[in-house]
Amino acid sequence: MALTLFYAPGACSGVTINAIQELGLECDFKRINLASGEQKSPEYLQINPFGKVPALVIEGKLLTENPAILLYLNSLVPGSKLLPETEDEYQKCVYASDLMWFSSTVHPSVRHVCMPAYYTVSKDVCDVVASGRNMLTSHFEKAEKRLKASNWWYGEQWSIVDVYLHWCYTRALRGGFSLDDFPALLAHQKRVESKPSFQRRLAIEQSQ
Ligand SMILES: N[C@@H](CCC(=O)N[C@@H](CS)C(=O)NCC(=O)O)C(=O)O
Repeated sequence: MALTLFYAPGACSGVTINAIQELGLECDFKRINLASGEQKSPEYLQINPFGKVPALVIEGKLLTENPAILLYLNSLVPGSKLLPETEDEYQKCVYASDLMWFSSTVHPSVRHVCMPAYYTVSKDVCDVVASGRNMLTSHFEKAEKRLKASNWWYGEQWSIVDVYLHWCYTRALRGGFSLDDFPALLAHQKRVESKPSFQRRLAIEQSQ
């Protein structure tokens, strides 16, 4: 099956690359330059009218939104390597819910801190950053509590949800958000980064 992933280094598409690496899938990786606005170029909008990364093209068909892409990728490999295996429909929906929480709640809060201008027409972005920090504190407190009780989001088993969480807090760190009050997250960061699939993802993001 021909897969093409449109990604940008440092963007949430890193979670998608990590998933592809964990699953061992063949994929053509195409880099998009967000800083120059390539995601809004007529050429890219032809491929993905939403003008964002990640975008996965499967045999010519477009799939967007990270949770949907991750669940789709997981379905390609028997034995659901990205999430703890289950036949239980409720548990499958819990996985979807967790992925959506990161993409539609935590990620926008990260953007408030790192890209506040997206959220105001005013030149003064201080309020947006402050509100982003408050939201992130509340989200990360929930994650911290969970990771104090176990190594990974789902107990003793790594999952792609850990990689999504890792992307959110490391992106926030790069945007100046301190993780000093979140020691369990900092310990989790080391565990996530020690996985070979994470290292292969970094190599892809840093290549070209
Ligand atoms: N809801 C989307 C969010 C994707 C998203 O915001 N991607 C960012 C990179 S982390 C992007 O493409 N930003 C470019 C832009 O908004 O112009 C998803 O979960 O896939």
